[in-house]
Amino acid sequence: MSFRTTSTSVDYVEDVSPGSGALPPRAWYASSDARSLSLNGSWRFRLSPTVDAEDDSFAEPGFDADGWAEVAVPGHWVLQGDGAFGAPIYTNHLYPFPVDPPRVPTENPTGDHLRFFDLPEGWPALSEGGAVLRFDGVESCARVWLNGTDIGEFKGSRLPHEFAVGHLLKPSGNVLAVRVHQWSAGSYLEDQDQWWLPGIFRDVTLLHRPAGSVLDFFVHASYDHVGGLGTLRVDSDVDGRVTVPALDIDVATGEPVTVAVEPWTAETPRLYDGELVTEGERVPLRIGFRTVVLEDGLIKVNGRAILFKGVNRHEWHPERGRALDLETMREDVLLMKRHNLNAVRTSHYPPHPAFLDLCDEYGLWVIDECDLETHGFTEQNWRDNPVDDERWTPALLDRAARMVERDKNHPSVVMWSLGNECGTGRGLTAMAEWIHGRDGSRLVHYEGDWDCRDTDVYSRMYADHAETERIGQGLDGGTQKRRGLPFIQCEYGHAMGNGPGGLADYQRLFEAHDRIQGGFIWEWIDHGVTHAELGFAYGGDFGEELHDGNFVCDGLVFPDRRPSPGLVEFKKVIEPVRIEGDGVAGTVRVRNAHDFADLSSLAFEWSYQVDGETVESGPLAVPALAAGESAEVKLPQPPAGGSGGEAQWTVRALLAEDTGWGRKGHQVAWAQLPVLERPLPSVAPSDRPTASEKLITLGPASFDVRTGALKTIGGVDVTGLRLDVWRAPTDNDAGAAWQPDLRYGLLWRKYGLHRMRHRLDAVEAGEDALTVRTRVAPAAWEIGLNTVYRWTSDGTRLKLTVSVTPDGDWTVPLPRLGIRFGLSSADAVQWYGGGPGEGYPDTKSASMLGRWHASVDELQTPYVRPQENGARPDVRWAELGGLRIDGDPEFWFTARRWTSEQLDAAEHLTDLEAGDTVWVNLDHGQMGIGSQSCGPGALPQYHLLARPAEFSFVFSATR
Ligand code: IPT
Repeated sequence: MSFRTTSTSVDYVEDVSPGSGALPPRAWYASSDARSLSLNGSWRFRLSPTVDAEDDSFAEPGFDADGWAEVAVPGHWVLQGDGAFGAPIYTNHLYPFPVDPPRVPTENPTGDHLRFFDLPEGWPALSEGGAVLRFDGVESCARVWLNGTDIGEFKGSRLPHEFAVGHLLKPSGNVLAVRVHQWSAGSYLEDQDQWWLPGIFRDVTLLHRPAGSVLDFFVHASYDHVGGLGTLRVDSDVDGRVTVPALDIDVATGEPVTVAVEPWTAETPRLYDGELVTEGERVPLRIGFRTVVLEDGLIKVNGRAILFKGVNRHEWHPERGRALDLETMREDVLLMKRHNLNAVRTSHYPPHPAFLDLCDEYGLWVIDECDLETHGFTEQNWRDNPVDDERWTPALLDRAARMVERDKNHPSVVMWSLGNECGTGRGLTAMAEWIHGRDGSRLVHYEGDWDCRDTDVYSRMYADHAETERIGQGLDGGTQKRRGLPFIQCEYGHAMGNGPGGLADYQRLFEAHDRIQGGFIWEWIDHGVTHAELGFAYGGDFGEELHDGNFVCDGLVFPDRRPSPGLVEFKKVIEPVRIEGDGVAGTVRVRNAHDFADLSSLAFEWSYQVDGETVESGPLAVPALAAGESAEVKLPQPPAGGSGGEAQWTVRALLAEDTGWGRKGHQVAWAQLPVLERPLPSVAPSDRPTASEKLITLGPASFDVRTGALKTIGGVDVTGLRLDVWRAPTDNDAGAAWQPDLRYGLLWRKYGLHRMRHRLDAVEAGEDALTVRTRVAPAAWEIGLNTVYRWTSDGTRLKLTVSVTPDGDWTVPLPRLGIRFGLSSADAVQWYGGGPGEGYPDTKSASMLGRWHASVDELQTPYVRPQENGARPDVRWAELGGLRIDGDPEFWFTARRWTSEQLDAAEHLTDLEAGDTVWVNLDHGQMGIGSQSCGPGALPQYHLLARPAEFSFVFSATR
């Protein structure tokens, strides 16, 4: 005898079909006059461990939910309830459940949600028209009842689903019941690299649908750049009229009209307000005229090739996960605009629709990506991949349609992306065919298909510089179709931890080759989760049995949206005005690197610095160059005075007036042009080291007589001064297993560079110098660094010259090369050099030469997983803790309240405990950063090779 006790009513969870009961997808819009009711807010909530632990009687009217908890909608239950509702799980590409599609585990957290509502005052009589219930995003599968009637179920977490509910509504006492399952067949299609976060995480809205109201409509607004004409045609399922007052347009739906317009571009986001009016509804339109084509093997908008300076944006908030409010979305867009970005790939799903409104309004090119990734199938060589199995094709087509129909009226969207990391398959081809057929006015993108069978652009991720250059030169081969297509990097510059490095080198390639139309940094924001003990949590911090650690923190902004140095660097690298010139001759060459905008919105300014202090500044007249044009501009006569010091011009391009995204005076681009070189510090050795029982004295300094170790400089205690090569490996030093480049972060540890020992060979007090000879080397290996410290003084100042000679067969570059020492009391730091933020050999484009000051705490960059950070490059001199240090040559300056070893050992920022000593690093060299946490390592020219080196510092006491 066999029997089953499980109800068959939960079969939909593991059904590959997209769902049942929902209305066909359509454009997303906010009506001007039809009523709507937000059902966001506090909902009653019950969590069950399995799909059928509880029956569905909770959906019945009259069900008593008194004992239930509450959750906020939009929200994810695992981020609410202080851990009572489970926890987030982070995996990059591994499915956190057995791969047996479409089956999911019995342990399937299921959240029953209840919302009680009355129709508000003034809601039209129920006989007038209908009503639609809209869910903008639910992860991953939901079944819905209204007033006890089962109205359907759906999957497709980041896509809208609407249900006709007019016949079920009551004036008061409505009960909306939603059962949400964390895992479903849909989870196999949603294997994006992010936290798994179940819940109703976007808005729930009840929309009144008056008789004769708008159903779906498609705004076609093209631009003919030759004639300067826009053609508008609004196709609408329900006939009506279209008006655009500023253009005197008043036409029937379906009827084209051509008038002179200003086009929409990401740089000049001109939108025209219009209205679609049907018998029963008025719908506001924000129309942007632009034409996207593939022509001459290039992506052209309004007749011109564009260059993406983009970023991949996941939706993220450190407390609310992917439930973003409008202000957070706006903050993203404003931050992007203020950092010169012009493009977003909505990795890896369509964002909240309000984000696209903001892109239209402020101006960003968008690659709108479908909610689709099956990356985990790579572990089985893509066998059973849903995108190549026709049983799943309806679900794929449903996802494509829900994206395209929802977002088709946004001028900012210039490409549709099929999804991410799905391998290849017939399902993707079906999606591409459907999209091409539905919307011929945009291009189709997908990275996984290197033959470009289905796509209009050759797209790759993390191609290294050399390959990128070959592609730019058209030497990469590939199918005939691919050879005729433009190239973009949909992901590059992996912004995990410190970095990414090498962006300037990429940008040079992007700008040198027409075929390369730019790229998108991976990624916008660190997905750190606010955590009471850890600061920001990452993978593993919630006890997940499988996880990918801090690979989820790889953004250009920290989880709280503070810009990381990577964003500041990217801003400089992609600045839309190029300023070059000859400081000595006093000439500047300004090039407008925009694709469309002229320079009329910018004001230019010159200033002149001597030893980092500005002596004079003034406006610089630069013509309002058209996009692509350049001009030579003459600088004024250099100001008198301040001679003898290092001198330079600084030229800046600033917003001339307030704009929608930046204030007047906001800096867009800048350059510095050297005029006079820095006189190097010199100390004439005149003092003679003198030894007493315990100490050797030389000028202002004292040393241990036995070891030659520095003890004081002019009354300032100095501890542990010695050669130092270790840095807490960055995520990019550690590298990713799949990257072919050597993983130096691991090799450094193998060769013991974090445990170097210092053998004392000699302490020699000579005529005018104290010389200390050492060999610095790790246990077990024959490699070492013969290191000589030579101290001299003119009586008041103390000079240290360090000579390093590598010994043995060094097969790895050094992490850093310099000295470190401890100061017992130091807080305020002043320096003349690169700043204000950190910079490393391949991340210092944005480093500006000047006089800067910061506290020791402010010098730290708070990478979510602690690692090397905070070095200021090109420092001429620095002052802290009663000492001034002048470098010969310039040096890298770092100061922290912990050692590199402590920094290395920390897993979270909260592990770093400030000690009494401030540890200072003065480095002659630093290894480059690169992008190897997912992409290529530092380019060879940024490697710090172990080879003979000599460098000096002059110390003087400042108090
Ligand atoms: C690539 C993914 O597309 C992206 O989602 C993210 O995981 C990124 O890597 C790394 O952070 S896939 C990678 C295997 C190249």
